[in-house]
Amino acid sequence: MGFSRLDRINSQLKKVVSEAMFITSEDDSFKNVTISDVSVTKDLSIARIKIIRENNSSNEVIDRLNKAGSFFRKIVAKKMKSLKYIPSLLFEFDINVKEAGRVLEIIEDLSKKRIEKKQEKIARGFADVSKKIFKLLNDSENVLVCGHVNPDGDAFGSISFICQYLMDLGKRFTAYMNHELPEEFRFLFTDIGINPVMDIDCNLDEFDTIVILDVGAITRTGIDGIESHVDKVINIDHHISNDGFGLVSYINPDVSSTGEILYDIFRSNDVPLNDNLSNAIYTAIYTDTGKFSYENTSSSTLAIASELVKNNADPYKIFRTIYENRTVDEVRMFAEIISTLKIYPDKKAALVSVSKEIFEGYNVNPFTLKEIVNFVRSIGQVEVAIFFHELAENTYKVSFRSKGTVDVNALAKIYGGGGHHNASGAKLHGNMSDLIIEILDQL
Ligand SMILES: [Mn+2]
Repeated sequence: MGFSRLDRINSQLKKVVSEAMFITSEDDSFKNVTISDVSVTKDLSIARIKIIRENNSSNEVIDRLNKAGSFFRKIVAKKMKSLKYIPSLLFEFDINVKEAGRVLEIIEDLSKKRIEKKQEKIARGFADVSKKIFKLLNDSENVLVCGHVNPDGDAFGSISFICQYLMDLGKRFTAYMNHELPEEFRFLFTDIGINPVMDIDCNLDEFDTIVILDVGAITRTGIDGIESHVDKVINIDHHISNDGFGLVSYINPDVSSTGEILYDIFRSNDVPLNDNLSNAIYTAIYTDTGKFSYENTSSSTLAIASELVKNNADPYKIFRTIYENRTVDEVRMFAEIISTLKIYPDKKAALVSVSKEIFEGYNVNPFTLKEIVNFVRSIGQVEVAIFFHELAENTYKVSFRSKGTVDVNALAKIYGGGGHHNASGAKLHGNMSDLIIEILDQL
């Protein structure tokens, strides 16, 4: 039994690391490298990766591969979600297979071609999709723009951006959100004279296009009956759980935010940015990266932010408006929720909760709750923060946050939810104490 599981892990590791070497290598040093064998120790602590390299067996390539070990491990963590622990990767030359060079050469060639094809497809995919999105928006007369239920800064910023673009084109549009626009994000709409609605008072048939932004699954828009209009949906998102619903979809889980995708799409089509457009995307990126501090903050995220500031985005105004604008109620509720804190040291987990009754006693928006679970994660010895928000009897909205390798997207998926590697959520049904035991068991 154990033998076949290890076998499976070995062959998956071989595939994942091989692809990572081809896709990510900036120079050619990994490109002639072929993995001949992978063997992981029983306790999964070390994976020995045997490589061969045509016409060259200098130790330099081994050094470079081993130096890049943590990078490959990250990719392994992302692609092999069933692995609880990611083994250390130890690259070494395979001295036994030199004679099999010819066969491996052929395999290498095939695998290279396959990956080149894939890269081509991705690049072509982006150009095709961004053209299609432009054509659709330009050909539409009446557009519905929406994000996910309980929208956050990325959703608000992205909705604001698309609405501004449509407004400049002279199109009719409706910005929908299921929640009253919170004070801290109001500027994204009032500055440009847009009034988002919480009710769609017409038939969805009246829209020729529906733009869905930052939404992992179509049901998360909170709009009744939207599924039957999926054939006119433009779906732009960065949730790894997004299945690509819609007429046109562009999903890139490798970027920080939906805002970052919008920037790429619109800049690649030479749309000029003014201050309001720049503020909208800056807000989306800034909030989804936890003020440029999460793992999803890449050099291109920061380069885009720099471009946005050059185009008159106002970082200080955005920071103050979003993060230094709390109400007294929010801080009091915060204190009450934090007082429920429980720590599970052996699981490196922390848990807070709020009952429906207590939540309704305060006048707060859900964005605040996101801040609470992030705050709980900030405890040094905690790797997973869990927040139970009671919606109804035996029904909870549960938020998961992690740091490091714990994949809370996989955890949320068990309960029909989803999100990102380090931040996810799901709706759970049952008795809270039982659910907590069940969740801790998965860690
Ligand atoms: Mn987002």
